[in-house]
Amino acid sequence: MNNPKRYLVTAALPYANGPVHIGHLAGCYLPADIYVRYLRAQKKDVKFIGGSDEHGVPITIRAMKEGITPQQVVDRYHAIIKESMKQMGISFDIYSRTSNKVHHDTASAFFKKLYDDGLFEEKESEQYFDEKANTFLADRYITGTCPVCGNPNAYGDQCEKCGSSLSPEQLINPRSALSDAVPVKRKTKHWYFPLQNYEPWLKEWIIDGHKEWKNNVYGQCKSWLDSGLQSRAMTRDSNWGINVPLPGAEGKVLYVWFDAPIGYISATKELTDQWADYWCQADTQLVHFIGKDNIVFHCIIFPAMLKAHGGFVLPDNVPANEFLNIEGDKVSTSRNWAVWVHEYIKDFPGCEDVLRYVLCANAPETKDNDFTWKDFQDRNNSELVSIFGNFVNRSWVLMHKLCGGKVPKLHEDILDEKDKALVEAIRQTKTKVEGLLEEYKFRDALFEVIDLSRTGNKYMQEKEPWIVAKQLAENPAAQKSIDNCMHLCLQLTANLAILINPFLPDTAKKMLGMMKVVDKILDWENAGSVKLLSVGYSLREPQLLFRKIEDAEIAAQVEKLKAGLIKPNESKVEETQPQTSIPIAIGSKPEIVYDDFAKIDLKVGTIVSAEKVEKADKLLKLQIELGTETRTIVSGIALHYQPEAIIGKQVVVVANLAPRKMRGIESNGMILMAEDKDGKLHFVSPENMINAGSSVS
Ligand code: B3M
Ligand code: ZN
Repeated sequence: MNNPKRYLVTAALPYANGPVHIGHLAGCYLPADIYVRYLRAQKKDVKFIGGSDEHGVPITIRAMKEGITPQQVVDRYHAIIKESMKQMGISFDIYSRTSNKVHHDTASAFFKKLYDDGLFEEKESEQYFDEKANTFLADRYITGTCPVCGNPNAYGDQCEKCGSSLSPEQLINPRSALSDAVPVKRKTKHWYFPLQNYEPWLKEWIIDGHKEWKNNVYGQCKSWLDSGLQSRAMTRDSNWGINVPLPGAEGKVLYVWFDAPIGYISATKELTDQWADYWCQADTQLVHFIGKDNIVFHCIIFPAMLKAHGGFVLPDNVPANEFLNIEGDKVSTSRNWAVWVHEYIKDFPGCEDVLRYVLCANAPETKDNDFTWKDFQDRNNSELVSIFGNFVNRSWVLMHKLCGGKVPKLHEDILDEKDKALVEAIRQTKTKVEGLLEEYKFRDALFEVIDLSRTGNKYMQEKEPWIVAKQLAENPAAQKSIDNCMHLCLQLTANLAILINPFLPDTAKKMLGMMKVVDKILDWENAGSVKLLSVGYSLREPQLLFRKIEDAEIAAQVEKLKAGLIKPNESKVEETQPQTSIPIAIGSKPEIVYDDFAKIDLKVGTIVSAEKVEKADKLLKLQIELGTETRTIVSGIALHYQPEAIIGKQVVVVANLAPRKMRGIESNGMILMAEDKDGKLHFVSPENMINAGSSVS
């Protein structure tokens, strides 16, 4: 949107069924906070809305497991989450919760309005019921044998072994994931929202109107819309949630994904009497920060609800991130494979900015990324300490040594090319960072800031003011060149404080302290200027911005992670899975229809020769026999297999992949490999040798 009058920024409401882990931070809280801090530094009118999602099966399951009430669950975790967010500097204007009265009233009224307008379909159907736990079972809370591959632990919505998308009725020997009881069928009535009625409008709004959305978001929306929308139940049988505000609806509550996004509205109401300006005025820019598993809810279902209700603004953008894996493996709260934020804060006191840095520098903006403790250490030690911190520290130490602790003069008459280039780099970095932040490219924006400090180090290294100082006795005029170098380094430091502030607010604060200046200097409009610190102004002693992180600390974290791991069969239900009847494809990719799959020509091939590709450690050049022809395929498996060891091996080949040049060699297709949790690649091969060229389907 051009020149919005105000901004409304939301970050997904985490389920209050457990603490938050670093994947949550990287997924949405950190990028949202960076964006908001940037807008505030620009003096924009912005409200940053957050809160806990306290309804749904994730909460009731946790309560059942811990033998406490759902209210006790949400009270406990809401407090922990809120504190973690605060410690990490996630600067919400309000961090609310959906068990609040304001929210119950707002969500009820929203539902009632759609009902009164005749927008729901009322339908009775038979659903599985757990008589022991006395509850209907939403798809993921029912397990059984997969009718396709025989996996005995398939879920009611999907078999994780063969990837088939299932409905609870298809499971053989279904059992409740809660109590292990054999479920029975019971009739139940629910209110369905006919999403298909909004399909033409959604297509126009997203497919034609929001081509600028991130590829991962746009692609997921398009695939949902292409495969056709259906009515979705917006109510559930449960005693935990917001009661369905209709007569005869006892024991029924609003579906958690109906009420939770309305939580953004309720929290804004709680925050300000002017809430309607933010939600109902067309010149508001609404931005939802979320993780990729929430895309359909924020881009399709909630907008359709808002549209149906009328009178609300729609999101201008939904910059969803992909997932952050930990040490090569998917985060799993049920297996305790996670780095918990509250534990990090305890283990690394005063290092909140370091985590912010690493999570942003390695943000899963376009694809899933991996967090490793080694990378955390490397980025801290070789980027924050050795580049950014080092530049600021050197500038301060030298300024005290060579300029008496004061900002020296700038002698315009002797400015040389290097000085001018530095001034230009400062100016350009501001523009670049601005452009990137406005496109939600936080990782690249942060890189530019660090790069500017790298430029500062290089400049100082070339100018060598400490060497020039040694010549002062013979050549007193050289002081002018020292002054210029130090003057510009100090102005650069002030710029770095402004530019780093949205990303690393504690660091920016420390820098303000060293400069003895007030917060005002951090206003974004000051960036790019080299007149921020006045000549003659005396500055404080340097303060170390970052400390080195030792090997032992990292080893302890890796050990802790592994020690806490719970074996897969000790836990059945991934607790953070939303209670949903929508078949979200498990894993990273949206659901496809058979026709999408049928476009891929898969064939069995036999490797007849293999050799290393020069100057490319990872690549092997393969000749693959496909029955009617022999193909050249370049494959990234050289770190896993010796060329001579794979001759004769049968593989599955994507035969109709467009040719691609790799290191000057045309590759005609691709071979399928499976990657295990240690990152090792394995061939996907037929059980027994078969004719090369056989098709795979
Ligand atoms: N609580 C899902 C999640 O925590 C859900 C988000 C609600 S946003 C309105 O991933
Ligand atoms: Zn299966």
